[in-house]
Amino acid sequence: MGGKYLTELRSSNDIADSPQALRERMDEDGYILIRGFHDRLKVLAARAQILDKMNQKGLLDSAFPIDQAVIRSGAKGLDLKGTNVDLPAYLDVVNSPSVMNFFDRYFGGPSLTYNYKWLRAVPTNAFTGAHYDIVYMGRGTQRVHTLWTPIGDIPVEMGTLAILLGSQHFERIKSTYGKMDVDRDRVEGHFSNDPVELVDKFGGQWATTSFHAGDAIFFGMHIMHASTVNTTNRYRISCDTRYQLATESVDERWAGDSPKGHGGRSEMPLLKMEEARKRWNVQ
Ligand SMILES: O=C(O)CCC(=O)C(=O)O
Repeated sequence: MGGKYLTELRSSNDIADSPQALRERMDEDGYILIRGFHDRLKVLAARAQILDKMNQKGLLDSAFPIDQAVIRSGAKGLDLKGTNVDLPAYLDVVNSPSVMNFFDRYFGGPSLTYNYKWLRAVPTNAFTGAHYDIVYMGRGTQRVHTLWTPIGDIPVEMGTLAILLGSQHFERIKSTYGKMDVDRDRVEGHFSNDPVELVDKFGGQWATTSFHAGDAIFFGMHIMHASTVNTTNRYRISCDTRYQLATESVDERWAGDSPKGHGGRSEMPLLKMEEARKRWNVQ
């Protein structure tokens, strides 16, 4: 932190009440971090409900309080992606009137959120590789925003969202990788699993921060982001949820009461990113 590769994210709390200033900040920085964006107590209630479910599945080490989310020896991560209708306290956070009102004002009209949510319980040594979200959700409007919400306090060493500053201007990557649809084109979604490689070859600087329950960060479809590695013995619980103007077209994979998700993808063999990058000449 503070070196060539990694710096601190900046908070936009000072302009959080001005949609115009937030939109300008988004154009400039490519992301908006707001501390205390959600009601902290609601986030903690969501955490308790999620951990209760994980405990029932035997994922937690019973020698520790449930709230610490200590991983039982040998337990893996849990796939919690979907509509999460069994976790109402969690939906109360990400679908809350305050979040929807915020995005109504930000987008300048009634907004919607995908019913499909990406809730994650990330185990030790796991992380998310660098990618643009457009390759996963590019079939409707491109004015979709991802909101990343830590469900609990998450220090950097537990796996925080990291943004590659400046990557919204990587035109060669946007016009090749950024035109992909992982289901239609059967190409790996992560552009790189090596954050240092990206800075050395394409420029920019990674930025992250330690998050507290209640904080959130949102960003558009064309900014490279990833997570830091969870180096702890506790699950990193967080979610990413999507928002856009209700009047604009929606990627059908993620909307509606029973979104089909990645189902219905092409039968082609999966193209490795290394090979795809050779073909695009973005090595
Ligand atoms: O939480 C993570 O590990 C990755 C999150 C992400 O890729 C996203 O918010 O789009």
